[in-house]
Amino acid sequence: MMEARPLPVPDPDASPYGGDSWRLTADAAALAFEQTPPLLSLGNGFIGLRGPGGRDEPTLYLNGVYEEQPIPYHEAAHGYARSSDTRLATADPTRLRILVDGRPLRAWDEAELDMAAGRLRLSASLGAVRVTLDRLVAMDRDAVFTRIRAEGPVGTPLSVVPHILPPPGPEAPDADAPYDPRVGPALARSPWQALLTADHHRVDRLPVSGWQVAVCVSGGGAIDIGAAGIAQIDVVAGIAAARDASPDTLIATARAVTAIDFDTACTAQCAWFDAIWRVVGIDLPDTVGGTRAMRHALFQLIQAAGRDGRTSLAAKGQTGEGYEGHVFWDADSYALPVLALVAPDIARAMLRWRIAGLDDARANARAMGQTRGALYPWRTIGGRECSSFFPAGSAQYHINADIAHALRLYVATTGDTAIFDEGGAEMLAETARIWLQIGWHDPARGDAFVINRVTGPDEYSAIVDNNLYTNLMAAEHLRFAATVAGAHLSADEVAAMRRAADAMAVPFDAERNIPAQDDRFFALEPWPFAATLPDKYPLLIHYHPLTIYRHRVAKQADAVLAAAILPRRFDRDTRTRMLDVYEAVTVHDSTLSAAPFAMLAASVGDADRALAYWRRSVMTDLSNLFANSGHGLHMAALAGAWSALVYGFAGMTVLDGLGFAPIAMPALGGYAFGILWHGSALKVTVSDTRVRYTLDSGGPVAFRHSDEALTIACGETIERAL
Ligand code: IFM
Repeated sequence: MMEARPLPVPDPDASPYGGDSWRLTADAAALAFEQTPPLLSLGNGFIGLRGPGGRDEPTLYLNGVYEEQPIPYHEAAHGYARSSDTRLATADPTRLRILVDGRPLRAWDEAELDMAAGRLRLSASLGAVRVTLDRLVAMDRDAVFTRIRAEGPVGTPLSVVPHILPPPGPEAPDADAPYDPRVGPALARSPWQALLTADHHRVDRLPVSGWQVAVCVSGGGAIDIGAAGIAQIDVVAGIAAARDASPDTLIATARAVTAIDFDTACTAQCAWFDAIWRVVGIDLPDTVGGTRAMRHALFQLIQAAGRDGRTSLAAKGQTGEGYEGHVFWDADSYALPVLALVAPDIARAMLRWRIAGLDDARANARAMGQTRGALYPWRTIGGRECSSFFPAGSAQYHINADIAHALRLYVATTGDTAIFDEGGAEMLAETARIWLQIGWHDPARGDAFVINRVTGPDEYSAIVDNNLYTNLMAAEHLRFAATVAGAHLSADEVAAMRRAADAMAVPFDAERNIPAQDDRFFALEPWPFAATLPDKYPLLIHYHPLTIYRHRVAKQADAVLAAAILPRRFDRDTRTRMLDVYEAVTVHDSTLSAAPFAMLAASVGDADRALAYWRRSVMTDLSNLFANSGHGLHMAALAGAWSALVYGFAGMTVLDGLGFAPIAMPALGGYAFGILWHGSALKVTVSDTRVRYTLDSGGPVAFRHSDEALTIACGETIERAL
């Protein structure tokens, strides 16, 4: 590896966390780490509840519940985003005062996240009594179930008093803290207004967005440890949010979900996760830590992604306040390619959320000066653009192509073309129209279709001409729209889209014999890597953006991402050269970077390099690699770890039918995973010399193993040499 900035390669089997391959455990020392509360998060796509540790403040977040706040500019310009959606912690009904023999339990000394059961266990000792708390956020209702057990001398009194922590108050901004765009802003005034408060329920409102949140809690009580040496007390909390319900109705909704007991909730929870894990089937035989890390990545991803069609996946899920709870392209380009193959209902719901945002995207396009079509916001919760720094925000027009690509991938993997009629085709057409307006056939370049002044995924190269990733993805988008969304386009538009796609400019660097990241990337002065001390990374918090933009330095995979997603566009030698050249200029200041590098390395058969990048992606939060996991887990890196394994190591391709071209990963002792393909469950097990395909359920699946066409029937196993 010829890295611009050699980074550590964490070993999943040497992390500060323990447990078997299904359980992530933290001892008292690990419970004190800043990344532990988000790592131990529980969630159900709507609720997100951070694990123990950290400050004693509410740590409950609700997907899609935010307040609108004005963005102050001293020098604004036409079309700038006026306000931002900020997701705030809500009132927290899960807090308990636990007393054993009259003594309060103040801290836990052990935690165990059971990913098979979807449950968190915390334990502590008070004198001769061992106290455990088992908790789950139900996947089938918006409720948090908790059971407290005390084991010890008969007759010892246990008391559990549930209480509700009100929403957080104002936070004093820290004037000395370095400016860090990855952290949500401190709120000098808490916007929450209490509408209804009582001991066991409350309703609060966010006045500008109109969101109201109701929480309630029941259970608790006092009991002595009985003859069997055990005392047990249950508590259940319900949560509901709406913009247009009366507080009483909302409380009734929150109460209704608490109507089952802990054991019933546990049974349903196990069944829910069992169905998911049966598909996912991740196993890396020689690394318990690696298997656990992969399962944890999927566990957190699935817990965080919205499932109701009214929400999506924030960059940090509901595990912290980083990025204000905003949804970026991470959802479409990193999470959806995973979810479409393991939990397609969630992928569909995320696409429905995009489709529901079409009117806001049309309004955004008008603000940006496009008279037709729709441009999705770079970052948002409610649907409007919330980016206050357009060079690295709204200028990332590739978001439209990312959404189109996500839709194409979802349809290819599920066969669910009904989504086109549910707004998908209209969305495709509207978003494709933008390319025809911001690009043009430049006679000076032989009528090539050029797209000038946009920002690609690499946020250290802003407002560039012909970003490779953007242009290639735009071409894919235009062709796809022309093929499947013709009913929403005029014949002239379809022809113009095909012509633009066919003539798309692909910048090329003759000296290095590779596609260039953009027209001028290699003409820029090289970044002085040798003179940049390790404490000057990430560059974004130490250098003015212009200093960065003037140099040849990439924050994250950009051209490499294009080659990883569209490997057939480039032959193997070109991909190898791209990997070497871009590795030498990429600092990986974004957690989104490692996974595409792993995929590209695997595509050229470089198992060692692929392994190193996969480890960085899967361990991003478990090793707190970016020193900011306390603000929330990095969902794209977690999803990327799965993509590195499945699209990368196993060489899976899906857009032109299913295909695999696996490479051996001896350091892992092989690898196994499962996918759903058009509803059929396929398992893939790769050893150092062979690959085994097994169809566990569903109709026959046609696929390619390298260049060989195969069809597998339910119950059948096919083996091939690598
Ligand atoms: O979407 C990403 C972007 O690519 C890099 N900065 C962080 C964002 C949120 O994860």
